[in-house]
Amino acid sequence: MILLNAEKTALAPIVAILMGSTSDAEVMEPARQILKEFDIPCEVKVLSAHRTPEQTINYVKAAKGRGTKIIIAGAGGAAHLPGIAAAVTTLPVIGIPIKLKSLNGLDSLLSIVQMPVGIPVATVAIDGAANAALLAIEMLAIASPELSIKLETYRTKLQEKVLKSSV
Ligand code: RP5
Repeated sequence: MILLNAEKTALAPIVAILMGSTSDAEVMEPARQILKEFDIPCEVKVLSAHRTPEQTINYVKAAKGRGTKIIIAGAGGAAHLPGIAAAVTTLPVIGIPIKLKSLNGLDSLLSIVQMPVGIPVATVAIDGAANAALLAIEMLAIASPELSIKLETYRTKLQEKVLKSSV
């Protein structure tokens, strides 16, 4: 199942997952999967900084009032979505540079990572949707001992997997 077919949740989205195009959906899917694994209500929206600027700004401006705590935004090419989101909210914004055909994601990475002083975007690796979700969970875990324990368990499992695979 890909991200755009995500079930709608009745709970307020704690994390909003935004992407610039439906063509980003597959790369963004691990973010939704990880948040689901940690039982974090999320909402997935396709909103473009360039094609739907007003709708993007309106959505992000309203996010805090709706109870959203963190915004994850993925975009490729002239990847302005995370930056425009960060410009209109004080919620933390995590940017995911998405690799397109022409420049291997370097264009997206540089567009997202080089924000001016005052408007930060926490930028993860090219196509790094899973880490974006994990970083969001780490932020939420600051105020949640329960989430913190879940993260410790996740790390322990990672360690065990590496150790088991050792030759
Ligand atoms: C960006 O342009 C999107 O985030 C996407 O990665 C890229 C290409 O979009 P499409 O032309 O595939 O819709 O805004």
